[in-house]
Formats: sequence, structure tokens, C-alpha cells
Amino acid sequence: MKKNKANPNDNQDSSEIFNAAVLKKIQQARMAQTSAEELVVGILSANISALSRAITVIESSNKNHFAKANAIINSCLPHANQSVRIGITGVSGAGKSTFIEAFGKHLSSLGKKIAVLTIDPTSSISHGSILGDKTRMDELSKDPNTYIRPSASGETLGGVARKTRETIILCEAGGFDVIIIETVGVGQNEIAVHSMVDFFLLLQISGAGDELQGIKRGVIEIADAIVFNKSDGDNIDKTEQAKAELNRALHFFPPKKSGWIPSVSSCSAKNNQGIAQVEQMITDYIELTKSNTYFDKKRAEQNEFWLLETINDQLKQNFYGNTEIQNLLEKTKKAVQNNESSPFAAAQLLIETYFNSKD
Ligand SMILES: Nc1nc2c(ncn2[C@@H]2O[C@H](COP(=O)(O)OP(=O)(O)OP(=O)(O)O)[C@@H](O)[C@H]2O)c(=O)[nH]1
Ligand SMILES: [Mg+2]
Repeated sequence: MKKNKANPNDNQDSSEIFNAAVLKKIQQARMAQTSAEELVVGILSANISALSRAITVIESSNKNHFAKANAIINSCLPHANQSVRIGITGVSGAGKSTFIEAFGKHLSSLGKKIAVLTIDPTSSISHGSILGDKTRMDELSKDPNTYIRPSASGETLGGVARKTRETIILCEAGGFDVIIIETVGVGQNEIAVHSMVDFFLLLQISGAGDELQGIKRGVIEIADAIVFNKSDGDNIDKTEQAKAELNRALHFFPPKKSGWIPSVSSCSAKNNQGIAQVEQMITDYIELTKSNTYFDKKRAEQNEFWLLETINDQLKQNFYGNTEIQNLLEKTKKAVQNNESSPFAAAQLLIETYFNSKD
């Protein structure tokens, strides 16, 4: 794979910013022209341009697009739910993109259609994350069975997660068999992705000493598999050691509701080794959880979770976006800091004000 700029933002000049702005205008004009029905017909006939445009509608924070976005999602829902959703997390540099490239090509060789969605809460479209991520999966982005879509970011995690979930629905309606979601390993982000996938894979790299120090306990608890990447060259022995150590530690974790025992394995994404085994392991997991009904139960629970999350997210945004509240909140903060009011009484007052406001 081509070695790429470490940070695509570094070499950005004003013409790129200008191009991004022009591109956004063109996308918005196109969105306005094409009706929800036309986009849905396009998606259902596996038209990638229609799918991309529909995702842009969903990602739009322009209130005028909300009704259209809902119409698209509702029409796609009956055609969704047929895929396997896989979340891949790991620290930056663990080799997630390289792994997805090798894994995606393997899936494609099995005749599967793959959509790759990436969540990166630290970048934003105008800073070039689209190009950055696409070039890091160079070969896969040229594969006709694959669609790669970096998420719009720079907003709240809740907002990004909602859009990603809805994007999954559109991709499924578009006929993709496997949806892969790449996310960099930072707390909240992992939990959000875990709540929207069937299988959660932690990509790990072996380091010197105690392996567990480098892995957050919480992530191990939610991971269905831990795969040590970069098991090549001088690193093979170290990886074997790390695997043994982690396997011993996993005995101390409680059994999972899925009935699945988390697997520990290794691969070299760069050399394309161990990739088919990971695919087989995921297939085994899906078979097990479909036969013991955990698969459907988990998806139903996830739907409920996102219903409540979306309500929380929207209420919060509405509350803090209310102009009356914004003014009062600043004053209230000072009053609370100076012990002129208790935080609880002040919160009560703000909430009452919010419900009585006409905003
Ligand atoms: N030796 C070796 N290097 C690898 C392997 N997989 C990835 N790398 C290298 O590790 C570096 C990081 O790989 P990426 O795939 O970009 O890692 P990532 O986890 O997607 O990184 P972020 O997207 O920044 O979080 C690159 O220089 C890769 O070439 C592997 O199996 N073996
Ligand atoms: Mg990456």
C-alpha cells in the first residue's frame, strides 16, 4: 500500500478549502433537485451516486433537509437489516485501515459487497478527511464491490452516531452484505460503535511488557475478538507472547450473553496473513448468535438504545440551543460559582424556564 501523508491536513492550501466549499454548494444544489423517491429508487437499484447523495441529505444539518432524510430512511428500512455489521476499533496506527483493505478485498473475492464507514470525531470534511481516508484504502476504493464513506464529523458524537446508523440502513438497502465501521479507539466513540454493530473487533498491536496495560478493560469487555496486527518480521514472537498473556487474562472476565467466547488471534494486514481466519471466525460468530437468537435480540436492543439516545441528544441540543436559556445559563453559572444559588435549584429554574419558553 502506498505510504501516505501522516496527516492530510498538513498540506492543505486555500484552493483545497475553496474546492471543498464549491463541492458542498454543488452537492446541496443536487440534493435539492432530486426527490426522496428518485434517490430511493436509485439506492434500491444499487446506484452508488444516488446512495452518496442520499447520505449527504442525511448528514446535512440544514433543517430543510430533515423531512427528506426521514422519507428516504423510512422507504429504505423495509429493505435493510440483511447485512452483517462489523465494528473495528484500535488505537491510531494499529493498522485498522490496512486491515480493512486486506479484509475487504478478501470479502470481495468471496463475492460479497462491502461498505466501509469511518468515524473520526477529530477531523472535519473541510479539512480533507475524505481524501485522507480514501487514499489509505487505495486498492479497496477501486474495488467495484466496495463503497467507502468517511463520516461527516465535527459535530456531537451523538449526531455523528445517528448519521452513521442511518447510513448503515441506506447501505443495506443498496445491497451491501457487509458493513464495516472503522473508529479510532477513544472511549465514547467505541461505545457508540459497539451499539450499532453485530460484531466488535479490537485491533491491537503487541508492545513491550504487560499487554493489558495498553488495552482498556472496558474495551475488552465489549470486544468479540481481539486481533493482534503486525504479526510479521521481528514482531511474531512478541505477538505470540501477547496472545498467551491476554488469553490467560480473559479467563477472569465473565461469560458473554451471546454465548460466544471472545477470540484472541493475530494477523499481518500488510502481508495479508491471517485475514481469511478472521473472516471465518466472524462467520462462526454470526452462525452461533443466529442459532441462539442472540443476533436478533441484540439488534432489537440496539434499536431501543438509539431511540432513547436520539431523544436525549435532541432534547439536549434543543435546550442548549434555546436563546432564552443561553442568556440565563451564563448568569446562573456565575450565581452558582459565587454560592448565591444551589446548583439543583438553579437547574430547576432553568428547566422550568425552558418549558415555558416560546423559542
Ligand atoms: N509491519 C506492519 N505494518 C503495518 C501492518 N498494518 C499496518 N501497518 C502500518 O502501520 C501504519 C498505520 O496503518 P493504518 O492502517 O493507517 O492504521 P490505522 O489504525 O487505520 O490508523 P488511524 O486511521 O490513524 O487510526 C502504516 O504505516 C501501515 O503501513 C502490518 O500488518 N504489519
Ligand atoms: Mg485508519
